[in-house]
Amino acid sequence: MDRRSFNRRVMLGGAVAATSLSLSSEAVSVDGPARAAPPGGQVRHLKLYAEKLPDGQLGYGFEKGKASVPGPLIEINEGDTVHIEFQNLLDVRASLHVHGLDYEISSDGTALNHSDVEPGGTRVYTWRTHLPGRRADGTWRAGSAGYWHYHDHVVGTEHGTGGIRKGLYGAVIVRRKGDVLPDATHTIVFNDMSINNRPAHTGPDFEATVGDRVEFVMITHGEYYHTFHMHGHRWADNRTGMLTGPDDPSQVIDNKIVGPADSFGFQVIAGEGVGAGAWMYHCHVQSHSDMGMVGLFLVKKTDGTIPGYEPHGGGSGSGGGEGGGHH
Ligand SMILES: [Cu+2]
Repeated sequence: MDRRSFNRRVMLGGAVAATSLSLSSEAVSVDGPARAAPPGGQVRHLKLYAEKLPDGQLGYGFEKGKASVPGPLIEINEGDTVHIEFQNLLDVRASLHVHGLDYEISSDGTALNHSDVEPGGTRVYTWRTHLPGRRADGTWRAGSAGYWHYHDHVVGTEHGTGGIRKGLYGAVIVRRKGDVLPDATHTIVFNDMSINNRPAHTGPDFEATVGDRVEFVMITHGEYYHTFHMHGHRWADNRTGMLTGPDDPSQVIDNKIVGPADSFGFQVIAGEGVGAGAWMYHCHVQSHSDMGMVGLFLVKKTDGTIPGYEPHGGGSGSGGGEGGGHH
């Protein structure tokens, strides 16, 4: 259920337009049409727990004892409603606050309007989403689809600085009907000077095989501005991170300025035009990368090897918030 049902594989010499213009040893192609998101409109029920992790950090999880940093990916379709039964297993008040979705003030998740949760307590937060459409006054209303995120808003300080700092955050994806679905989704959070609250220089690293369609959700928290850069891969600076066609005017980029509470996402075909490799992603503020804001997108050949890569131990396969649970 967590993993997509199939990986798109490299077709060497395939009949489809496998026209890699690169000099790389492996051409990349995808077999068959991409899978697409279904229409929304479902009512979903989730349980979410906030709890302390063994190392003293804080995390959200779908099950008791399974909390992670980042918290689990919440993936829904535009038009869905989600009721989240949130239980606070911490010894301090905690909450759940979401960006981008529709919610009444009672689901705001702030101390200001008493929508946080006492230690041991439970509260149901309801998030709704809507399709784009024309308002009665003729103006256009954006839909909810996008790469969003949730976080605590009360732990540690009046506005939850301590909770976010210790790991109470996660990604939300709202898909529009017809959006292309990836083979895997990974969450990358620049939080202060860490990535996903990990120690400097230890990833997280994310594995894929050449030709996989891999989605990244990139979120920023904390005190600093950063630039997110990925080697060897590019994306479109729009809602999906993918061009909609030859006339899509979106800029194609491989580097993006990000600041606290920003979120965006994109999909790449792993190794497309460049082949397998240990492709770095990192903050491109130079001193920040030197201080360890670096991870690897480990793109394997179909035989499982990565040219020129020798694992250092640690880091690999450790990305919290990994996988695309259909919730
Ligand atoms: Cu930075």
